[in-house]
Amino acid sequence: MKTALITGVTGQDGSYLAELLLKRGYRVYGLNRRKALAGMDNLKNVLNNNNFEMVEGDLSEESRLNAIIRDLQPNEIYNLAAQTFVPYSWTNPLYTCNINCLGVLRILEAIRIYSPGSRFYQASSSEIFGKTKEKSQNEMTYHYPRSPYGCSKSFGFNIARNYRESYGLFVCNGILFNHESERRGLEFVTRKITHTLAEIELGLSEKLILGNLNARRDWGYAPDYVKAMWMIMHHKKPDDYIVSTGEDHTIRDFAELAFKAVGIDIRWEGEGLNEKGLAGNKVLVEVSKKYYRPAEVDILKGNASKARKILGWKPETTFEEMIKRMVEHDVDLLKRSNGEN
Ligand code: NAP
Ligand code: F7E
Repeated sequence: MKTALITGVTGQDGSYLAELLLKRGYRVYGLNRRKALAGMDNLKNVLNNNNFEMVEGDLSEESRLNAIIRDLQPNEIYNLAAQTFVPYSWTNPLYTCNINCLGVLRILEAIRIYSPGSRFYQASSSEIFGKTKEKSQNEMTYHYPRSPYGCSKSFGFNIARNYRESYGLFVCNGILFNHESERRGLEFVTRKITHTLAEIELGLSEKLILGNLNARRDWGYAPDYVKAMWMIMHHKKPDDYIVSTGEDHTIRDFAELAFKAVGIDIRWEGEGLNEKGLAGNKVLVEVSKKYYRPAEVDILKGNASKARKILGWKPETTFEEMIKRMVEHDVDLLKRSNGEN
């Protein structure tokens, strides 16, 4: 039986990947750090599976990572754990780099010394491109990160590639553009929109307060993207791949489609800080500087033609379908927690 270790298993991607690997007959070990409250919602489909096991550990703890990798000798290691929230990386840059830079290196060293036969996947990010001049970004696009998070992911990418080239290890980077789902953390803009919208719909919130509405992102659906991770790890040659839809949309587009999904047309008025989304006479959406970033990534759009051609991967879920699923899920979730279902 094939074995896989997933770091970041409690997160959005880790939980979908655990489900995918269990379906494909793997024994899956999920790295989990101690939390005051359990926070295992994303894992409800896998926790009772006999082929799933949690292992205690943290990307900051080298000796523990060494022991886990030495003892398990996993066929595949997916490093999805990270400090993932871009704004938090300005307030906690050293912590972000400890986990997102040194954390990657700790695992690579453990593989090199104790388990050189393990295949390794590093969760890289489109944030490495930041203030790009390219209309769409591919594997060769110059890195110009705009946040400590982006810088940390650039290091992670480069050190992973360097271990492949220096030691001949089977090491791959997936450079994934934004991908969202019903399991997305509540602070990221897409889920913040769908969850607050559900609150407004049920009368639990009055309005949605956002930052920069004009940033453009290439948003895909997380379950489609974890399939790409597996395909990257199963190509005969280890390599780096962009994973994206090739479409970009503004935050404003996302919000408008989300409101439409529950039958509300937002009418935007004014510009910049005076923007308000109106339904009838009620203000629904406001812009606050509080959510502006010290340095913004204005636009990202990926060119995934290498993954399409070499791996045969392509996104399956449209932007509209994804938004509809997220909105319906959040309305249903809040109705249930409100005792309405
Ligand atoms: P996520 O939902 O925020 O999950 C992050 C995971 O990392 C959680 O399981 C978290 O555990 C774990 N983690 C954080 N710090 C840790 C530490 N010190 N030791 C061990 N585990 C730790 O992230 P995601 O959206 O699934 O993203 C997965 C990976 O892809 C990340 O590396 C992210 O940077 C990268 N990425 C994401 C996107 C995207 O759009 N989603 C795009 C490109 C790249 P807790 O539950 O304990 O917090
Ligand atoms: O912001 C703007 C904000 O926090 C997207 C992570 O998964 O994807 C994610 O990083 C955009 C930015 O994601 C709000 O200024 C406006 O331009 O949803 P986000 P992100 O920063 O793109 C990359 C690929 C990763 O690797 C990361 O781990 O939306 N925005 N108003 C807002 N953003 C937030 N969070 N909240 C707002 O109210």
